[in-house]
Amino acid sequence: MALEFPLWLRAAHYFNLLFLSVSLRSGLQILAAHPKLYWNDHCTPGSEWLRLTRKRLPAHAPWTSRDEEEAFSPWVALPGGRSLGLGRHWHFLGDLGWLLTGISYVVLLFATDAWRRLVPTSWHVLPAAWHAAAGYATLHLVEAPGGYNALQQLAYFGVVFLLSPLTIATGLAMSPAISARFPGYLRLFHGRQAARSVHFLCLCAFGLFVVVHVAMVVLHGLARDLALIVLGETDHPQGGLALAVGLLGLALVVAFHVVATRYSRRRPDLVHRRTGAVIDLARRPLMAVTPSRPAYTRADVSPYFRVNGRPPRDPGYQALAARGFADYTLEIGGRVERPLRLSLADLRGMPRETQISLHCCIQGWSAIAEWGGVPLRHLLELCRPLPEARFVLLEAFDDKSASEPDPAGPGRYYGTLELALARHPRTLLADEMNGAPLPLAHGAPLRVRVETQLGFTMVKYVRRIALVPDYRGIGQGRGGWREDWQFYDQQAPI
Ligand SMILES: Nc1nc2c(c(=O)[nH]1)N[C@H]1C(S)=C(S)[C@@H](COP(=O)(O)O)O[C@H]1N2
Ligand SMILES: [Mo]
Repeated sequence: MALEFPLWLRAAHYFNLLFLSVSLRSGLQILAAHPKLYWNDHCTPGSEWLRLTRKRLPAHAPWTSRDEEEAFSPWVALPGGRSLGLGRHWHFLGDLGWLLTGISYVVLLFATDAWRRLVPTSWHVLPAAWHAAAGYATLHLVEAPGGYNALQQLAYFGVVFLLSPLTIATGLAMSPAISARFPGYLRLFHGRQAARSVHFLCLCAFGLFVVVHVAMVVLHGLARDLALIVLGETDHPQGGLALAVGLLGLALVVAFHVVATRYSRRRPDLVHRRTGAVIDLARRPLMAVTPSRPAYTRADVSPYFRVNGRPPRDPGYQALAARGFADYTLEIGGRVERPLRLSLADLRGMPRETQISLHCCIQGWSAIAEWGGVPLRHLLELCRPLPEARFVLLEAFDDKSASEPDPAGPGRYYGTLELALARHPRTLLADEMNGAPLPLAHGAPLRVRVETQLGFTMVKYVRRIALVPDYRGIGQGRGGWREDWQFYDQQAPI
């Protein structure tokens, strides 16, 4: 029987090429945001096993994780530069497409008898694969008329049934919502950074597979193999047509990348909004996830906790800090029945919680600390939000264009939390870190903790809280300072 490929299989192959290439390039974009890989969840500086940056961190000046970010070329990364927010959108979009393609492919594989070609049914495949490998090693092509040779079968089987599930599983493990809800799942991979490292190694494995696959196709006969994957059969040699259709298909994928890259760089706002609408369908359910009991103990607390966001330069803030925040008052207003003004002493007299958690920065690093403070929901009960209030707006003291040497945009840091998230018992307004008053670098006098979300949602240096019906009229209208200027997302469970 000649080797024949049904239409669905050829279509799946093509969509795989499109989506996988999007995911690979945008994956590199995400890596650029923190171009270091670790096996430990503390990400202790210097403990990385892989570093894709030449930047050295100053030994005697304060630095932040934003200073470690790299800009990869748009020839490599999608969309290139320092565009983590858009890179994530392309990555999630590529992943969704790849996942749907993969699911349809596997279902059809088993609904027809095409699986027989892919799934080894006898252990003989191992010696046969060894034999084939020995053949290739001595530069002999190993043909298997009417099917795949054993090495080819093992490689395809491995990519579909081992590498792909591992890639998906390690990708999911990096979602703070999933790891806060199912800490046991994260432990399966020996933590978030090991999952992140393995996820990167999966990217390398896919890259290696693509290179070897293409090389083999060329060696075995480009014209014949193209006819197979483009037209489905080789019985009627139509090499010219197959080549033309194959090249056109390839050109369309390249064109997609060129347009996606350019459009993302010219109109980041539009691309962010359009791709976000699709991603939200998959992300929205994760917003309702609440963390399970804390999974860490004091022994897990990180020796060093990175900083992102320098302390405010605002003279008013500096004056408050100089007096240990004795004159600080937290204002809670907006759409509430009862506006509040609270001192730190007032807050210390309220019901308190402490929790030890894994902090996940959107850039990729993590660290563990114990946080103590007042559950935000207690303050919400006191101020009584009006029915139209839907978000908690958190305004900070730091004007980023004054506090950062290389700000992504102007204006004061702020963020918004959906009311349901703000009301969760483990959402804190923290004034303590590891049993001591909150250090200046980590957000004194008050910072937010929301353990199912990425780090940027946890506003430090909180100046004022307001309940608002909507965030579209605030700043650039995307829900927060990093959303406005770095195209991060108001919903940050992944
Ligand atoms: N006011 C303010 N809050 C902020 C930021 C900031 O720049 N300014 N950065 C955010 C980001 S991106 C992260 S990862 C965490 C970092 O918290 P840490 O500095 O305590 O590690 O704070 C978040 N809160
Ligand atoms: Mo972050």
